[in-house]
Amino acid sequence: MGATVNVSGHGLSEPLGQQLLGELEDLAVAAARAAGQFIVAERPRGLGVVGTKSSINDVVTVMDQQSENLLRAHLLGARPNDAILGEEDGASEGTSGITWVIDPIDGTVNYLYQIPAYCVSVAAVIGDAGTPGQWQPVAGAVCNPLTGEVYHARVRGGAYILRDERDTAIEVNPVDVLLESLVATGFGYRAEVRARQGEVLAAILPEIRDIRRAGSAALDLCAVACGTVDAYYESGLNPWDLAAGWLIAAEAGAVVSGLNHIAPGAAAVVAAGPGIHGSLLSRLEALAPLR
Ligand code: LIP
Repeated sequence: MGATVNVSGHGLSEPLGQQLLGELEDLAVAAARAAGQFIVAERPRGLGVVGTKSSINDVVTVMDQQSENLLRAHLLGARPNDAILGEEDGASEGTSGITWVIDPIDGTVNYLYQIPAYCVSVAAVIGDAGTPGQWQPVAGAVCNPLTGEVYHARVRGGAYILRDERDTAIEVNPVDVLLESLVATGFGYRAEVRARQGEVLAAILPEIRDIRRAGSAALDLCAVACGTVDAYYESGLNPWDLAAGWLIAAEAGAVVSGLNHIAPGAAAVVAAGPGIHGSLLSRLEALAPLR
């Protein structure tokens, strides 16, 4: 199920046809790759934490900031009338109706510990990216700079992995039994949220094949898209953690939703093949009071 594009009311200054979608996708790929190469090549020795956000564990490094600066310059250099919503510097206005939702390093804790599971996520969205349920991604890319792989998609264009300059179409696993499903998830930065997420995990664990915790929502959603896991769920995410991955998973055949008919967002994101999405969703909705 690809994301449906209802462009009415989104104040777009140009028609959102396949040509524009293709240009946005190519720009997302180029920008994500440039920032990906930068965070690997320029990682300073003894990289440290320069600040924290929602808790002492929600860390920021100088490279998160510099990668975001690079992404903003790259995207606005090509499309100066677009808006941007970034993890480090927040929102900047635009007039085109397109907003770039960017995560300069998704999996920052992995980056800090040099665990090879972090990425750069870049998505073009329509609607109000600051309001849950009022926006949707239309083109996007997730670059894993250590493998050099770039996952990318545009609406109704399918999902692909770019590896060694060759594009390969990707699709979700056709699994239809939750007990035989490998599920990825993640945990927030605030202790009370983690405690509740731990309770949900404890309840789900006996009902699935196993759990994987990679540490990057964007890479987890791309793992659903290419079938290295069968499903992913997490609560407490920001738009920049899930924007590009949402579209890539959806264009690879996943059902991507929130809970209780709400769009994917901070409350929850649940992504899985159509064979198991319903059963995973109803379990999570039943456990939702635990959240
Ligand atoms: C991370 C997400 C991850 C989640 C972490 C954090 P960040 O984003 O990608 O899924 O479990 O708590 O939100 O902070 O590395 O951009």
